Amino acid sequence: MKRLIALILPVLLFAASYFTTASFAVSYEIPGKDQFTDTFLTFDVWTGEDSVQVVVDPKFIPESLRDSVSLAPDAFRMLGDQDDNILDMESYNVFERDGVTVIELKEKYIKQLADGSHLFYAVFEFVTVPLRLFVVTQPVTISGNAFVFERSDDGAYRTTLQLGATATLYPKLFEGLYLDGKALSADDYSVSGMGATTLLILQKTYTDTLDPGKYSFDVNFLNCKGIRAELQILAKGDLNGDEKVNSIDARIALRAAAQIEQIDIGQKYAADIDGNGKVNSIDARQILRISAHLSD
Ligand SMILES: [Ca+2]
Ligand SMILES: [Ca+2]
Repeated sequence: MKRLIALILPVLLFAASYFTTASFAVSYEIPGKDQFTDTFLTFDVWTGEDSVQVVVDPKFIPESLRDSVSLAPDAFRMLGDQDDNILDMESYNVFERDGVTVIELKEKYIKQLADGSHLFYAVFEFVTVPLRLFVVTQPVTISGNAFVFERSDDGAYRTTLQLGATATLYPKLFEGLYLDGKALSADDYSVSGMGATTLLILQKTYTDTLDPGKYSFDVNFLNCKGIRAELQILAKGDLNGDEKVNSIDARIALRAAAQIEQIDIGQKYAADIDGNGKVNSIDARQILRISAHLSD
């Protein structure tokens, strides 16, 4: 075993430097959602039974290198885990399907793994392919944790989901977004991200259909349920979000115009009554007019 490791380590080291310099990334898709990239190919999510497979897609390798680097089963050498253990042949299969190499981890092996993300390295003759396996047998429910959507310049609202030790919110494990128990349509939002950070974007075409007010969305991941993401859409003129337009809002607009007070993009949009892209005293005056019902 020692000799084998001695033989393998240079390969792994070579592969490690290869990957850091080349920084390969693969794109994958959740049906109906945005494409996003990861530096790992991902096995099917393991939820408690059966084997899982990963397709070792040659697209993983930059096009210029595809001719010289083979990912065919006969170029496969071994499978290692994140602790540099080499898996025994009883734990997995490697075979070809539709001209592409497939690696299958057996149920017997996965059963010993704890819930979470596990990394593997498939060593081929000239390249090492990093693989990721998610084991999800006991989803956790999060409560009292709310993320906040913030308006961007393009009018979409974004929030970045990231949790600490309780659960990792990998975009790959994203399951759905709900408002009042109803799933949003795939056209209404997008999911992207990298590693354990998930970026959720509510499209402008969707948020434009919502009336000003506060909304609380539920976000579910396969491994984590009950995450909340809050959205507040401000009415024109309502800068402090108390659902009234009055002199307090006009004062915030004036202070923002004088750069005494910082306001966010959502507030800027609410403050810019004449829509000229700037917040100034003219807007403040119009906010006062709205509050006095002199203008709509
Ligand atoms: Ca207000
Ligand atoms: Ca303005």
